[in-house]
Amino acid sequence: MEETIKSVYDGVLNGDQARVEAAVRMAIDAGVAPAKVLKDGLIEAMAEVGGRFERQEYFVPEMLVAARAMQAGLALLKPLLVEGDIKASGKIVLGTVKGDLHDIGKSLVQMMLEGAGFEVVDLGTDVPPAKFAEVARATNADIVGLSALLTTTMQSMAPATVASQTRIGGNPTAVALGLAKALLAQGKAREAEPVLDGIKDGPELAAAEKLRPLARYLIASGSVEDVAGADTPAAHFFRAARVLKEGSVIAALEEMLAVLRKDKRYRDGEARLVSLGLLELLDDADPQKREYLNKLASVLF
Ligand code: B12
Repeated sequence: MEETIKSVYDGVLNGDQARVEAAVRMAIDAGVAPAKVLKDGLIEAMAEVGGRFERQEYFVPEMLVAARAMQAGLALLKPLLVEGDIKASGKIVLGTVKGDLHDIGKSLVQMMLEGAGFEVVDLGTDVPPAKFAEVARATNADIVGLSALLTTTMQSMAPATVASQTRIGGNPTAVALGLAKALLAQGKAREAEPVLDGIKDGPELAAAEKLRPLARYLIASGSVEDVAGADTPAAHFFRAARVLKEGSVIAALEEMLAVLRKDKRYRDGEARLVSLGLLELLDDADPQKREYLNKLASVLF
């Protein structure tokens, strides 16, 4: 690592703002590319800060001073990263979602977007879902950008996406469906349900209707641990919900197929709906989808 970059890196790691500023200036003066100072110096150091926090070698105060040192370095790099007098290529409303205070990555994204000619309306941190929608409409924005760094606050992305529907992406129902599928594939049915409920029209409605019984079933089956070992339809339902929560759509489908094979009464009922919902989670291009479609067809008809 170059000497000045190493100094930027160590400065962030030690939360030494003055050292970071001096080292960034030296690197720029020595002709080091600003993107390199950013990536190898500031971002690398912050990744190491995160690792140390995880290993309980650093705590919140160390993380905080490191963040301040990084922000000081970013401020110096900003004019070099955001260049020229380019005509706005679009307007983007940007913010960190409710409950989340992390904003370094968001500021970096803002710089990059401004550098690429976007006009950015920054809402700051801890932004409630409705605020994104309100400002996007008021400013006639083309894009809404959500930032979240905590697994807990990622959940706020779902309601924010629904609230801003008219503005997100080119096809809001497709975005909402993609989000709902991703949440369901991780077994996060409680978060997926409001997203599915927000899909009221569009070509994605049919898929959303297949996924709703699955979401309902996953929510309801969280409390039937006592049947977990049994070979009854209820036990298979429960295991399907559990393996889905562990992240395996295929294993969940196998459990549901077992229910369908076991008891004819389920073939017109809930197991059929849940299985179709699970199948919907597989990508159309996924060869396993065809295989499971065939398996389902052989059980159902
Ligand atoms: C700095 C930091 C803090 C600072 C934040 C200061 C600030 N002003 O932002 C402080 C000290 C306040 C903090 C607090 C907490 N933190 Co913190 N923090 C970090 C740390 C070390 C670095 C984050 C960072 O700035 N990275 C550098 C930037 C450049 O990267 P980035 O944020 O990922 O952004 C990039 C992309 O994600 C993306 N991006 C980001 N936003 C957006 C938006 C759009 C639209 C797009 C397109 C792209 C995009 O582009 C960016 C550039 O590449 C991370 C560890 C890590 N390695 O991420 C932990 C981390 C995020 N924090 C963590 C935790 C647990 C907390 C606390 C709960 C700790 C506590 N017990 O209090 C609190 C929560 C406070 C809150 N309510 O938000 C955990 C989260 C774990 C988890 N799974 O949820 C992490 C991962 C640390 C760890 N390894 O355990 N934290």
